[in-house]
Amino acid sequence: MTYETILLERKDSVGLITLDRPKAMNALCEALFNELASALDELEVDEKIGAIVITGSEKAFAAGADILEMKDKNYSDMLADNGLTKNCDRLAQCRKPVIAAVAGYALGGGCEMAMMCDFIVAAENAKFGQPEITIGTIPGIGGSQRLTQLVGKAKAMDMCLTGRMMGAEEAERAGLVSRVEPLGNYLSVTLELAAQIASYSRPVVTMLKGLVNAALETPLAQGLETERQQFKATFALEDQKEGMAAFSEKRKPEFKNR
Ligand code: DAK
Repeated sequence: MTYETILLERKDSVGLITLDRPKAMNALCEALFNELASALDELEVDEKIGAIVITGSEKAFAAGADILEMKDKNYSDMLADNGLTKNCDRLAQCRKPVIAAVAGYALGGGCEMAMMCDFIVAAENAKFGQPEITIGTIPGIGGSQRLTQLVGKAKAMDMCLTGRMMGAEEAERAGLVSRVEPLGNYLSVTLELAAQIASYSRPVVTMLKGLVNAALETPLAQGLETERQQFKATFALEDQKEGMAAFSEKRKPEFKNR
C-alpha cells in the first residue's frame, strides 16, 4: 500500500513508520491517523516484523492534531464525527512492541501518540507538551491521563495547565522517556533496540508487553498473580526450552517463536 502522510519501511525484523507532513510539523490530520492505522495493520500481520519504531523529523515528531482541520468544527460536528476518533488510539492497541523515537516537538496529540507507544527514546532536542489550553481546549487522546500516570500529578498539572514544554532531560528525569540520545543517534539507537526486541521469542515478548501495560491498570496483587501464572506458562513454550538450553550450552539461542 502507498501512503501520503507517512512513510513505511521494513528494516529486516523492524517496521519503521515515519510521520511525513513536513510543511505542517507532522500535524496529525485525519488521513494520517487512518494511514497510521493501516500501516500498523500491515506490520502486525507481517510475520517477519517483531517490533515497530515510529518517528517524525528532526524538527518535529508531531506538533499535535491538525488545528486547521479542526478549527471550524462545532460541538455537534465533534459528536457526530467518527473520522478523527476511529483510529486515534490505534497505536495503543498494537500487539507488537512499538517504540517512539522523538526529536523536536511532540506536542498535544504528538505527545499523546508518543505516550501510546511502549516506550520513548528522545533526541536531545525533543520537547514534549500538552499546549491545548493555549488554544482554548484540552487534551483529547490521553494527555491528561497517560501523562499523569507517567510523570505524576505535579508535573502533569504544571504541563497541562500552563501548556509549557518539557525538554528531553527533564522528560527523562520525570520518567516520560526511557533514554536521551544525541540527535545524530536517536533513530539508529531506537532501531537497534527494536531489532534486539525482535530477536527474542515473539510469544514471550507479547506476554511481557501485556504484563507491563497491565501494571498501570490492575491492582498490584492481581498483577503479581497474573505475572506468576504467565511466568509458568512460558514453560509450555519451545522457546523457553531453547533459551535455557542455549544458556547452559554457552551458545546463542535460536528462538522459533513457539
Ligand atoms: N496543526 C496544523 N498546522 C500546524 C500545527 C498544527 N498542530 N503545528 C504547526 N503547524 C504548521 C504551522 O501552521 C506552519 O504552517 P505555515 O504557516 O508554514 O503554512 C508550520 O506548521 C510551521 O509552524 P510554525 O510557523 O508555527 O513554526 P514555529 O517553529 O514558529 O513553531 C510550534 C512550532 C510547534 C511550536 C508551533 O507551530 C505550535 O505551537 N504548533 C501548535 C501546537 C499545538 O497547539 N498543538 C496542540 C494541537 S491540539 C482527538 C484527536 C487528537 C487530539 C484531540 C482529540 N480525538 C480523536 C478525540 C489532539 C489535539 C491537539 O493536538
